[in-house]
Amino acid sequence: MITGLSHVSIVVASLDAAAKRLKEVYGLEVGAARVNEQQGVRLACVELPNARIELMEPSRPDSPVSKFLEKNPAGGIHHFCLNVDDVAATARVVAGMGVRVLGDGSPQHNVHGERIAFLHPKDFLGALVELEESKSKVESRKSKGKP
Ligand code: CMX
Repeated sequence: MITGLSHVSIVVASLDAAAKRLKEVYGLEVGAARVNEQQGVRLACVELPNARIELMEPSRPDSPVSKFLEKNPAGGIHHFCLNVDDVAATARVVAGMGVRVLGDGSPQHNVHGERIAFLHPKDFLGALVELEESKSKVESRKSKGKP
């Protein structure tokens, strides 16, 4: 089940330059940069009250986002991410309806260790979608007695 919007992710040529611009022009604070080795990205986020803006740059030459930068040298929106209560279950349900879940089937994790999956853009109106199982959101919902 989809429970909310987690973030919009923008691939940039330089994380540091992008963070400086967001701060100077928009007054947005970009958090500390971290590397997700599995995903091949160095990323940092702006935390907004209802969602995040994620900035990513390649962390290695063969990063999947290097391909994106080759096609879009100025950077751009790479994907948006929906929170779900259970990544594996959601992926299974949509796959059963013909949606292509990307990757080799092995579990993927974001930089916070939360389970994620990507859906083929052509199966979501042309946009690359990440599903993210937010541990804190799931726990908070359960603590309120919600299913
Ligand atoms: N926007 C639109 N289409 C895209 C796309 C994008 N950003 N990225 C890939 N595609 C398209 C490809 O062109 C391809 O289309 P066709 O099948 O029509 O040729 C299709 O999606 C599948 O792409 P692929 O590269 O063949 O598939 P892979 O399984 O090898 O990889 C993907 C797909 C998207 C997971 C990978 O390219 C990628 O971008 N990985 C990085 C994921 C990421 O952003 N991780 C961030 C984690 C952040 C954190 O730690 O918090």
